[in-house]
Amino acid sequence: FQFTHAITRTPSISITNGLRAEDRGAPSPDLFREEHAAYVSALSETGATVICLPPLEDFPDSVFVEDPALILCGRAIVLQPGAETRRGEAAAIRDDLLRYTDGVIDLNTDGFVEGGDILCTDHEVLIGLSARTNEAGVEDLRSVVESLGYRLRVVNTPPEILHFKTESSLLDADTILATPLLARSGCFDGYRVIETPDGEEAAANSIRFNDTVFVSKGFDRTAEKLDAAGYKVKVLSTSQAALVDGGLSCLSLRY
Ligand code: CIR
Repeated sequence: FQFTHAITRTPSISITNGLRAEDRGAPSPDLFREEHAAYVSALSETGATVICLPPLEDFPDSVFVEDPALILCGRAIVLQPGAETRRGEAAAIRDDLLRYTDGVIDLNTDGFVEGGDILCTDHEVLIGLSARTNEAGVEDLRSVVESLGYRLRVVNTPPEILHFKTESSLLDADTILATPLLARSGCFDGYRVIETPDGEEAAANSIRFNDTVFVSKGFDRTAEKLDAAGYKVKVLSTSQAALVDGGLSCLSLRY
């Protein structure tokens, strides 16, 4: 959770066509850009260099840069998104990864893996099988992750959850914030888990970035619980990302 860099991407106007499980109205590109700019500033204020890539109109969901890649030990692994409309995002971000990281590794697979399903702790990588990440993809990722010195632990994401990290995030070396649903599935054995209060499940998609835990606006009880547990909490608006099933973690690649 200590990072020197983050890569983000300005939302495209086409974000109005972003994928969502339930249509609660299209996000406003202008308001999304405002919220995104505040997110970029907040990450920068922790002392990190935050790169903001230009929008990609051909890929409505490309603001969610976390999904087409994973950066481990400074190396970028180009993944294979499971959502058909998002597959091209991997090739589209590759040159930027070459430029801003210590090197690119292409995941060679017939399967699928999205970064939203990957939670990295200090010593292991937890990966949740989901509608976007399948066993073939995970097995092909295993050797890459192990070659970088990490253990890969495969867990199941309950079917009603989009991505593993939609409902979980790392708070420190051995603490995870998760929804009761995900916590009860047993995937965090060995970690201390802080559960989101009832009705605040979406707050589980938070990020610990350097000294701060960023939490989405509107989840006061989660923010208070984290504050009481000793974390420095900062609240950010993610109203427009939420309309297309996104949250704080999806908006950056942190390394
Ligand atoms: C999608 O369905 O792919 C986007 N609308 C949301 C992606 C959110 N990404 C994430 O949780 N890592």
